[in-house]
Amino acid sequence: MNSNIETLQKSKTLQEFEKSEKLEKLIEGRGAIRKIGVIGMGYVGIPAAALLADVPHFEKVYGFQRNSQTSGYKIEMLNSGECPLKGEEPGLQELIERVVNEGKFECTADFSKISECDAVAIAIQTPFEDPKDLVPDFRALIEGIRQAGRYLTPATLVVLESTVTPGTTEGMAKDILEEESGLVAGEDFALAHAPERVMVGRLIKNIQEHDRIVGGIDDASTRRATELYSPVLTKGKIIPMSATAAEVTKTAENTFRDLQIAAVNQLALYCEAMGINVYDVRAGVDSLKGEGITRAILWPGAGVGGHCLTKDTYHLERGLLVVGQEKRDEVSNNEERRHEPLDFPEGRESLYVLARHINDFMPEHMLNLTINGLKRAGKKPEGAKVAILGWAFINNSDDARNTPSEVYRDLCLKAGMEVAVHDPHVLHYPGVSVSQDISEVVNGADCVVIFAGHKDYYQLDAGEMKARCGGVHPVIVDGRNVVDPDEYIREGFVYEGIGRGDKNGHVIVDV
Ligand code: SAJ
Repeated sequence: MNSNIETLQKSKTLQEFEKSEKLEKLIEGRGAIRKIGVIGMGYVGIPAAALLADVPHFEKVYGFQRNSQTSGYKIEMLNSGECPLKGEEPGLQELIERVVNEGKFECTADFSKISECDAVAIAIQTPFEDPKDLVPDFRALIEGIRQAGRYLTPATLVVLESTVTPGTTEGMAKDILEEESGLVAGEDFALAHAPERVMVGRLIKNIQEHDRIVGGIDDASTRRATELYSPVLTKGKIIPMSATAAEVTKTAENTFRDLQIAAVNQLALYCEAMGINVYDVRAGVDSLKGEGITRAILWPGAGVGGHCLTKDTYHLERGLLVVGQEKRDEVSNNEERRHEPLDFPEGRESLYVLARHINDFMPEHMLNLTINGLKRAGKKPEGAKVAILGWAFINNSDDARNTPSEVYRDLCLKAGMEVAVHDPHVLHYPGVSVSQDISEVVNGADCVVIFAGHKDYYQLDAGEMKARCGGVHPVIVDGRNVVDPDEYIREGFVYEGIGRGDKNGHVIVDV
């Protein structure tokens, strides 16, 4: 114990040490976590609450959900043991049924029950109003934090699961909780960030098997959050760190994926310009294996959509601004500690933001390939009929959040083209009619453009497509390397493909 106290005294001021001690004592007095609250019954909160409720030594989990127009229906659905999430989620429906029937999970709009909870997790989404100005829309999250603060009791643990700008847990979240409760974070209650890492379609598996980053504002908070999350892990292990490091980890893991995609998208553009096949190069690069060697080359494509990669880079960049400035302010009046502002190549923009721009350019590149193909077929963009195959942002999914297809469609309309959209999974999308009948969409098209790698599209027959298009030399633009270029060229198509410098510009075959 002595070395612990010594470490604490060394690394913390006495006042912080005393705060921590008080919190430890309060937590000890409260005993093991028994009652838990999860605020936000979405695709993160629902599986989290159900898995926590399934832990034998956790007595009860409340799922807190505002009784709003758009989501209030979930309360009754969940309490009748039904999962409100669309799409296949292996194991989730049975789990919800079981924990509801056992009386271990209850969904409610009565936030005052937070006062019964030993731990409260907040899983509310944090989109950007407009990525250009890095301003995240935290309104729903702030409301959730406020509710937690209103009914917070001493020794309770509050955990943010939402993806937030680095600095939010120690900053805005802590301030709101303290203001609403009159309690002090790190002294009267524990506070941590434990970012979700779930993927639609494998929510349960991801929560159980991914390692769990757990970042407390102090060691006592980290330990309490570890007590909350350890029991739901099967293969995953807890990775403890500070709250801000946890926020940076979450935003960085998506930033790095976006960066990897941008790297191979840029390579695809280079290969087109050099007349070679990027997929040959990709296979070549990927072949370099062995201990300590990783290339992790991903797949070039028509663009990057979705809820994570399109915004988490901007969360990270904003975090640098917010936390970096706070660090400078904190240290500036403490001479012996130095904290330099960011040291970075003069006048260069962030590599991560440049990656975002390259990925956001890909739908524009798809338009350029389209216009080039039409030109080679002797057609102008104005009045040309374009059939977009794939509206979802990801293969074989109905998820169309921030879909690159929409950027491309708007560019086509601006260029005077007529656009029809097909997707086998996306049944509705605001302001866009999405057909599930491919014949109807391709019928009479001057150009067919593949935006998603849905498995249906790999079965398309070039001869049938030619007959449906009807023209002499229809164009096909392949954004996901779905079709065999030679099959379509033989049928008289003008082929253009992302990264296919070896085929773009081919001799047009008269059939
Ligand atoms: N994409 C490419 N090339 C690739 C991979 C993806 O162009 O090689 C495009 C996709 O078409 C899509 C977008 O990027 O438009 C995003 O695809 P994604 O596979 O990254 O799917 P997301 O956005 O749902 O990312 C999620 C993230 N998971 C969490 O936030 C918990 C991400 O961290 C995961 O790495 C990713 O799933 C995954 O690996 O499945």
